[in-house]
Amino acid sequence: MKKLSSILSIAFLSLLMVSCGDDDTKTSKSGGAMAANVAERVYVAPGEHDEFYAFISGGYSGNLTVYGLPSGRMLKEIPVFSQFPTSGYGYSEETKPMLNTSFGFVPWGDSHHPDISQTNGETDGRWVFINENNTPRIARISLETFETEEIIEIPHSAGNHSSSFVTENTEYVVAGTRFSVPYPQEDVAIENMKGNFKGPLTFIAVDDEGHMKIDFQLKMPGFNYDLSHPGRGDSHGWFFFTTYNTEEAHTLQEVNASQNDKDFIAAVNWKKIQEYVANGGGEEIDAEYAHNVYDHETHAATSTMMKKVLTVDPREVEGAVYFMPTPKSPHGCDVDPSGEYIVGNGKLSTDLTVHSFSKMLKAIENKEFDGEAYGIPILNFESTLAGTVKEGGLGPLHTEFDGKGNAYTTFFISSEVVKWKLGTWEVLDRQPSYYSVGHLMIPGGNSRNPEGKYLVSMNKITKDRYLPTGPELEHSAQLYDISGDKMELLLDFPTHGEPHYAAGISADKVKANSRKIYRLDENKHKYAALTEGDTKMVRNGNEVHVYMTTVRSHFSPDNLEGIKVGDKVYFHVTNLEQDFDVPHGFAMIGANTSELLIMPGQTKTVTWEPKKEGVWPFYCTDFCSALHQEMQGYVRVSGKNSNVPLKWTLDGE
Ligand code: K7E
Ligand code: CUA
Repeated sequence: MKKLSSILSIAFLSLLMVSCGDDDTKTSKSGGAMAANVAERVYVAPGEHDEFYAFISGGYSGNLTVYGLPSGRMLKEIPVFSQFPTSGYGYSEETKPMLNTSFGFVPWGDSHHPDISQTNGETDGRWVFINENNTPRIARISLETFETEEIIEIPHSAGNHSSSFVTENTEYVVAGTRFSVPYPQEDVAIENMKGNFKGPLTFIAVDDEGHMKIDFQLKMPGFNYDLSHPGRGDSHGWFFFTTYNTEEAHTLQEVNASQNDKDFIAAVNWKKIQEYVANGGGEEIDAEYAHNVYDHETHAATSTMMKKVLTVDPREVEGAVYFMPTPKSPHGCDVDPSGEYIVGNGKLSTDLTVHSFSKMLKAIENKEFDGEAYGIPILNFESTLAGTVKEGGLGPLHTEFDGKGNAYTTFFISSEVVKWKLGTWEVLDRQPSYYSVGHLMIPGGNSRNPEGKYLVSMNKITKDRYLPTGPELEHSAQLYDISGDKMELLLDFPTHGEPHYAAGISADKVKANSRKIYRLDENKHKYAALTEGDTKMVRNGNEVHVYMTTVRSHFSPDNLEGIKVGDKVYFHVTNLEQDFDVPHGFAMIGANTSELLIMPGQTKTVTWEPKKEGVWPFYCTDFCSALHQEMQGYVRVSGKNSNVPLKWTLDGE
């Protein structure tokens, strides 16, 4: 307790230092030849492309943003867990099912940790996975279309935080619960938490097409599972999770969850459990979770409610799980490119604890245990310890690697990135980051083969880094050159939402596969009109389906009659363009939803319930040609009991 309060007061002092650190920034803005030299290194000339893609988590925006490095230019915002009126994601009939959950339609999410799919331990540029914390979900985004293709909800989880990291060949995407909860959920007194709540860790199998399926849930003790990373190389087959609140406190966690000097890193031998499950092990229990899949041929998503999940009691699988004691409520849990070192960042400490995988195996063999927790053996601390990075800074959070034997750790409280050497544990360099850095990313930094040229720090506080924009400022990312002995700060750029982690990859691994159009001859949408001759209006009771097309620069049809107040009108709009980068938009006055943005060859649907008689215009929202302003039409709305027949025309035909 005493120790904690002294740490917290140091923390408070250094926060004060951060907030009055304005003078520091002045000195970092070096002028003259130096600045010109730095500017050149991030300058990407007009028409040239960046060297890397960075996929930056959007945090409470629920989305994922795509940046180019080294320029720091934002290339795209990909909607994932939140509705996105810019494109109609989560508003169009086709994409609404993507946001379906066991709680119903959830239009917002808190996205955290993107991770790129891997083959043989290297990023392969097929997909990005990202977790949603609040309503536990994992999404898969295609790097061919840069669209969200699949979302799976995680049952029995709460605060899906130690997620969504992938194993070396994308065998699994892993999702761990941050909050321990009754498993399965039930109505119990909160004070009965200790010993009764559980902390399920979910292993989601990924097939060759990327489709996700929950293979099993590991029913772990009711600790908080904070972050995780897979083993690689020799430790491939294992997964490591940091825990905190091993005290299992249910109230005032800021004090009560910091009583134990050490929490654990849980080492999970998933290969053993995979085998156990393949041989019929585990128990099927009731669950309810949505599995949503988007199909690029029907241009539509389907949502299926799943009812069962396989649960595994870790104690039933001999040798499947061990605890490694790790000081001071560890947050980040990072594995070096060789797979030998597992770094636990005790966020209430100044030191980093590094465990050795080979020592861990020996300790298991020699049964060097220090008791057990709920039947799971606790390994002796000294037996697995590889080394300690001393006095790195204050409040270590996350670590990445450059593939040249160095590691880089962010220190939130002392607001710096610290470079240290694997094996000798000596601190080699430190650079301030403005301000209060959370995550950092090196392209491929979570793989066997990092591309250690740049490092991006993602900072929680922005203060004076940009022109003021009222009380709310975008968070700030900073780009460092790490190719030399010393890190060099090159660039600041704003991020959107709160960037919890990012994943980077060289552009060469992605850009050649990037899709340019959807082919009309592959369009299997139920309501597609593939030529202007196929356009029509069909009434079914008070529902009217409009099969509409767009092409530069008109809608077909563009005059519609026979709609009545009280109808439910579905505009199914097919974009007939087959050229790269020619979307059309569709907006209807009085629609209680967003616009549609329809890519070439795609069909999208918006619903409109006309409330007033009259003649109401619609138009294209995306400036698509010199005659974009002419791209418009009218819908005549008649009274409820009128008998104006359905009529759709273009230029009188
Ligand atoms: Cu998702 Cu470090 Cu809470 Cu961000 S984690 S910093
Ligand atoms: Cu089509 Cu503007």
